Amino acid sequence: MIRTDTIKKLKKLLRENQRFLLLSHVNPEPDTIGAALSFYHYLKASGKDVHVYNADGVPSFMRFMPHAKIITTRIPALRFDVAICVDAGSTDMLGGHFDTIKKKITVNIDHHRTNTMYGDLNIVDPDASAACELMYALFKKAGIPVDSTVAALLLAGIIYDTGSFRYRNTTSKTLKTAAELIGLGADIGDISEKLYENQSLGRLKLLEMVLDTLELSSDGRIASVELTRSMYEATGTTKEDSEGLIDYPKSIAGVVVAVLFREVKEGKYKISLRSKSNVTISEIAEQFGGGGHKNAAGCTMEGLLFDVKNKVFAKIIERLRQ
Ligand SMILES: [Mn+2]
Repeated sequence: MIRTDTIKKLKKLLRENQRFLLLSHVNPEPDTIGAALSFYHYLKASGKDVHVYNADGVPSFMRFMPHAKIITTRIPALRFDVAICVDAGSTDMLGGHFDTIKKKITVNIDHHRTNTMYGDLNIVDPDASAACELMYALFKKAGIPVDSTVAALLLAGIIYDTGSFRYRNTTSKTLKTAAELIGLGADIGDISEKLYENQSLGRLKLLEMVLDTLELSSDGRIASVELTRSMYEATGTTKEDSEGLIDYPKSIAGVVVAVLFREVKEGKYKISLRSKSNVTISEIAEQFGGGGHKNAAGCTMEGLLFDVKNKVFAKIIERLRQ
């Protein structure tokens, strides 16, 4: 539920300011990009000076999204009136430059349960399946028009964060939102095809190599895979091609927690965690300085892969015993 006074504050802030910076999170997926670009679409049409930043840029599989081209990987050296952060639980998720940005007001629009409430205005709803679902509720309540372009951006984010309406974060509100977005002109078949049936051959080769590292715990409840930098070289892929690889170990019968250990640089690993059923894994990620959602979380760890794996597995086993 978005409070009425929050909407009032947002509308005032939109009325009284001219230069906006929209920020989306590192390792972007369609939810953060869709939420940022939908707001961009409205602000631009309102005659505002708007810039959209993503530290990593837009992965190729998301470049079909309307306005994706305008996203910059460098923050312009300007004074911003308002910084609007979307789908980021903390400012760390924005790429590490947040404090250096010149801005008067920070707006934090997000759906991570672990959100640190870093904004001057915080619009955070952990029950929203996607930032895009929250964004739609916000637009509706604030009287911001949603045309077919915005509807497509928002639906792409919702489709992605709910695994095409399969995950437990999918609520009746999610489906109502999706229904309304389709009614407003979003083409669900077209978006799904572009998101899921548009892979490079290299990405499939990468999947083959990653699956070759698959390990299963003796009770069959934990599955893990590894991704090393040399695999990117061998397949001509980049980090963006690792998106969604964790879904494969997670898809095994009996597995309740899946882990992907991705080498960032020598001795540094990004750990992605996914869980099925009612297993909450955000706390595991939090224990290692990360965060996320109940069934999807992540953290970064340093050390030898062997030690990193042991530490993570120990926490997962402890979690599964509870
Ligand atoms: Mn999200």
